[in-house]
Amino acid sequence: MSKAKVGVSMFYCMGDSFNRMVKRLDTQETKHIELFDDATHDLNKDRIIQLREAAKSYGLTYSIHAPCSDINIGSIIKPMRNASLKRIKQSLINASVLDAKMWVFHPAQRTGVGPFYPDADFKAMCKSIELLYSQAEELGVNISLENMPGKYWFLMSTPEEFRRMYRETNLPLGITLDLGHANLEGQVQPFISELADKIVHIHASNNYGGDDQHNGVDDGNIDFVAFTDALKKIGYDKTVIVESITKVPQSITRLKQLLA
Ligand SMILES: [Mn+2]
Repeated sequence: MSKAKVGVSMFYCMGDSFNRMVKRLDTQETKHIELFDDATHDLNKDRIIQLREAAKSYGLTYSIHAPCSDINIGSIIKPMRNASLKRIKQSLINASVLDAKMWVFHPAQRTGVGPFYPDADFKAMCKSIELLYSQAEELGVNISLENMPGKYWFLMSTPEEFRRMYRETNLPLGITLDLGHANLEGQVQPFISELADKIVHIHASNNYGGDDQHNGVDDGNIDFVAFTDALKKIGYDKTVIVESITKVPQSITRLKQLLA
């Protein structure tokens, strides 16, 4: 029986230079690496060459987290939405060149004017999703949409919102289940029981339900024993990415034990 694989996001070393991050790639407890294509680690031609060489030398596979800082694919301000789409489309191309196994992107974020235009952000987001989905198909890249915390003004914090997105786009788009985000909304169990067949990628970190702390997996109130049991029950055989910023090696080891 195939089982879930554990990977790691380089998110935890975004405070380091890009070159230092690359030097760390062969010291991880796993060969599956999620690159964070944002801020000072955003990808370009030279960096992609470096990363392709690292993959070859160390036997790595990649997934890519799309840029998300100041990105809003559901902005109701058209030039801002277009700028967001332009930037993240480049990331989709980067994922294709790096032969990434998955490309993860964030949904829309609400703004203060949103309530005057009910649903405009949700509809704009769905249009952006349709566009990205067709571009991804052309490039041959697997993509998935991440659940976000509603308390930080994001859409897509509940299974119900995902079902609505499926009704409006009619696309077989996968979900990246971010456990930390789901925990802030009390939605870990609902996502697993209601949308198990849509979950194609997982971000694992822990928190105490108040802030998205990105703690190690044993440092918070998410029960990882129950969670990994649930994953085994649904036959999840894809990747679980440790997206913690503390206790990263310990979290990888722990998850490997729990999923074994
Ligand atoms: Mn995440």
